[in-house]
Amino acid sequence: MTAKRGCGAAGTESKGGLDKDLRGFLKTNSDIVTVIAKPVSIDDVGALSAQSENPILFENIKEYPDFRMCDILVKHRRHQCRALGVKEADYLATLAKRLRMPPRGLSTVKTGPVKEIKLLGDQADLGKLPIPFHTDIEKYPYITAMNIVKDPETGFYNSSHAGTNPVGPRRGLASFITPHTQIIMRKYLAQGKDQMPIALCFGLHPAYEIMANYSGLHMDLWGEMEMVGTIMDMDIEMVACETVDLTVPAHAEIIVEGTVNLKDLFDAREIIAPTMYALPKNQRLPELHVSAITMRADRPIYRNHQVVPNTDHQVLPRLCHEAVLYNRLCEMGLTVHDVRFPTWGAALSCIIQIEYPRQGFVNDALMQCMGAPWLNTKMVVAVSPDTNIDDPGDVYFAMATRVDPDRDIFVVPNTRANFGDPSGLPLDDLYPHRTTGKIGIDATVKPRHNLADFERAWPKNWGKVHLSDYLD
Ligand SMILES: [Mn+2]
Repeated sequence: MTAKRGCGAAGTESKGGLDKDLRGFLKTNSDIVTVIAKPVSIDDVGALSAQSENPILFENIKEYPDFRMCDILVKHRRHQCRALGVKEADYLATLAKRLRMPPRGLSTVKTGPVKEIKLLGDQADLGKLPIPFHTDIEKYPYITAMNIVKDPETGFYNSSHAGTNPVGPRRGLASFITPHTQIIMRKYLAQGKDQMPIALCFGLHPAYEIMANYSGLHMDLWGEMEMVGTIMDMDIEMVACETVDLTVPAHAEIIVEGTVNLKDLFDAREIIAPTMYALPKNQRLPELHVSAITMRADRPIYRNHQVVPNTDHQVLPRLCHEAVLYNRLCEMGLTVHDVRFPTWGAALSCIIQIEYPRQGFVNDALMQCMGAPWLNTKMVVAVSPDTNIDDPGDVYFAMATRVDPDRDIFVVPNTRANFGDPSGLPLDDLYPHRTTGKIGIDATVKPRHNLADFERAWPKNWGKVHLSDYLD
């Protein structure tokens, strides 16, 4: 259970400056990093990463001795807060407040660690990078790096984590399903251009990744990259690309430079959605041509985001969503303890943990979330502060014991469905669009009940004696 606090007033102070880069972050936070020194095959990193609840660093990839690999940096709150350098209880309020602050912008530097090795032209072969397969059903490996594109009208740097399948040494098919990237591609086309510069950025401090996944009204004021320094409370150093008109984070581990062909689309097999299903199928995707790879000299750390099951993939794209919803709920005057798209919620469901002010508030709060701009709030559950939001069993318990289905559940029919939700009704001729209903569930303790009825019984000395102390 998180500590009670007022909305928008939680601490925004970082304890000293954050690290500039991923390797600094991993060193500073070595107490939570699982380091695997034994040799691991590239084919096993996904299955091994997905078994880890903590950040994991593979020091010895058999097939790629010149690289290291890491994953699972932000699966849990207790790790997400490290990205902002604040206490777990202050993390969400801090991110929510910083997202309401003006963009800090970017500073350009002449060079940086990511320029230590430069591979240009034919040397820039994606096959040199430890790009893993993510599932047993995909035909190609999958790049999950942060990518940067520049809005040709405003010059702002939009970023996302749209994935790319490498289909040749210097060619990839990119799943640009993010609406902003689509808008920016159309702007280049409207200017008569048939190529768009792009940079794939591997191995960044996790705050970059949290910000890169922002979606909301911002394109006329800033790009995600201009806000990274705002949420980190420090300046962000960018360095010019070798072959395209872009700057990239100077402290990244690896950068792939290239251009996107805006004229043609190509058949691609399914991508694994955050819902963990192979949806949408039969996509038509643009192609990416690689023109350069730059990286660090000292065993660069390839940041992977294993897509299934229950990994960063379900959580990372929704961390800014949580902060945006937190702000909305606070605007209602609610005391909000947490907003969570849990890793076990298939990226379709959201839990809000609030104090119950009076009748009527909870349904409005549920509707705020169910009506979110994104397609991730099909099921929203409101719980009280005594429900452990980190424990699926405890949330289920609240739904089982604090919900009168006759009064505490409502369904909204015929809303937009997530592309990755197989239960959604496909729209004829509008693939991959679907419709679905949405459900709001009030699993809070309510004043209409006898509060004493909700006091649970526990074993004598529960929480004081530990089984582990009695094992050999
Ligand atoms: Mn954007």
